[in-house]
Amino acid sequence: MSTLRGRGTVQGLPEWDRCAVMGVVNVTPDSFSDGGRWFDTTAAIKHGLDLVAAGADLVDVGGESTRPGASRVDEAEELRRVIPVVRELAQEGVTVSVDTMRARVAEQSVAAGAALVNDVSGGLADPDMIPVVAAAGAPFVVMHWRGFSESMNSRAVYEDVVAEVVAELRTRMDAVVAGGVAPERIVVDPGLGFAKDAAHDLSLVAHLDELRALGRPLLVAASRKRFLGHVLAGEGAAPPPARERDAATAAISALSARAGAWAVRVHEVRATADAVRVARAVEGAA
Ligand code: PMM
Repeated sequence: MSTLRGRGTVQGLPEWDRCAVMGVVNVTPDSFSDGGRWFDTTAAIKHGLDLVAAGADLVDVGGESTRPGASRVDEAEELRRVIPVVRELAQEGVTVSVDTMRARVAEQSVAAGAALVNDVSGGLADPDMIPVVAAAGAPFVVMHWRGFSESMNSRAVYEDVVAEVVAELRTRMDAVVAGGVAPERIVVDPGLGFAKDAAHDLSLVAHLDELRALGRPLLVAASRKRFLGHVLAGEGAAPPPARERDAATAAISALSARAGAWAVRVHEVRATADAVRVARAVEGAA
């Protein structure tokens, strides 16, 4: 696959002239960063529209928490949470992404108007996911993943985190393409916080250029994650709560945009919308 020039485009999605902003709507009672706040369907739809008004280019709707240690929801419950929100936001003209590891949820979300399937397992959790995405012709986020939330902290073992994440993502991309998904529709994501400790996350952010060498647009999802809590608190101190990590998140958004990320996934959109515009202006002046 060829090396990426610019930030790249994803077949089937709009093009933006800067790093895109993906706003997060977690329709869950237990997400680590905003758990419970948008659990009700009406509140979730309103939140999605508010994110667009604040500058989100896409809205990522998820019904299953992936925080470390979280247990899984059943499929019927995930569908109940996600589908009405996806349908309504898509009807309002929003570019909707669905954050799911389940093929049935992806399939029904695309039928309800979702434009992008964001699977944190990169197609590993559900054997039907890749065939479903291929048949739907949907763009697909392939994230670096080593296992479900219950066990992922014990899998955070690397000799060279950047090289191993790149190699494992390349293997997943090959599998996804072999399964019939067009390479032009793939987005890659280092999966910050998934089977990674704070030092691993920082190394990946420092080496986004090596991830971009995979030749596909890059999504960076650092929003409110533990490594930012560690950075802000310093050695040995208690990290600030997730909702006090938005300024730090915006700093990562600016750095990611400047490093050529295609999109950043964030809970608080306004500061990141500014950050990506500043990064574009700096790029234009370079
Ligand atoms: N992180 C979370 C959820 N979905 N999707 C992608 N592509 N990349 C990520 O790193 C990612 C994700 C973590 O959960 P949150 O929504 O509570 O932040």
